[in-house]
Amino acid sequence: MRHRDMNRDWIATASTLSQALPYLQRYEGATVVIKFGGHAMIDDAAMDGFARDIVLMRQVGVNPVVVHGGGPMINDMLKRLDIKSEFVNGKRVTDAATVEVVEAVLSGLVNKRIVQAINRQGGRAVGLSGKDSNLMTCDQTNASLGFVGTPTDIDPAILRTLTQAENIPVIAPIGAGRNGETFNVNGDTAAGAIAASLAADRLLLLTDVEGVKDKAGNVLTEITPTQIRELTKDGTIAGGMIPKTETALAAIEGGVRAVVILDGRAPNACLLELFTDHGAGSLIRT
Ligand code: X2W
Repeated sequence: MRHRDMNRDWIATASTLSQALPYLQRYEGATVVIKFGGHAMIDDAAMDGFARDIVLMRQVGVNPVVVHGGGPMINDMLKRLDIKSEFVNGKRVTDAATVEVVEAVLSGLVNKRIVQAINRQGGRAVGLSGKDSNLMTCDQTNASLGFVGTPTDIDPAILRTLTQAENIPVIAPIGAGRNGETFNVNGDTAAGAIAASLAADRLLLLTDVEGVKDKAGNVLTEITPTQIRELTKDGTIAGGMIPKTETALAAIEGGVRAVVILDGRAPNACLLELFTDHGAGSLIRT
């Protein structure tokens, strides 16, 4: 239905679209890898909002590639199955029984939920894991963590095939071992490795914090790898932020142009970052 009463909201909508033009032009044809963490999937509304942003990106000529997590969903299923689980330095100790649950939850439940949400918004998402088309081969990270993998070989050919056909790849962070093992990979690590293999223009790490903060607790809107190293050394960057900033530094070293750590719970976080002057979260680049 058309609303002819030109109140301010509609004028603002048109103005926002107009202001987005230089950004739409800049990102046309760009590859943007988005890590969608389990903590950012707080409810169906958050899932649908994320899906809509991804479909809009695709609609304006961006090549979005989604890599997801799902730690809280794995925890729920392990609890239902009465399997105990612990984390060491942010990685889940993964025995043979646990890795079966991790693969079932990530490649099955979580992956298909995201695929369906994107497709319901009019996109064409294809779900896959690191096992498909040799996308992500891993070595064991450390014997004490069991079936936790570190990506050593990424073959992004399938991602290019899918994006060229305007499909949206949605990737579960499960890796294939050289001896037939299944490896559980931290979602951030997988997203960083995949973004590097694509020499992505942007890696967006959607989390449940506003970004990287300085000593006074203010979000740093732009920060260099050197500043990150300094803030890590003096303890300002600590705890759960460390794996994120480590992923960001590795991704930039691997050829990603810039990484943004942003709050995935905020409405339209991806659009705010890519298509407005305001941006969102902390932009990391050299
Ligand atoms: C993670 C994989 C899922 C993940 C896990 O088992 O929880 C390892 O810890 P979020 O939602 O992004 O935290 N893997 C090795 O990374 O999920």
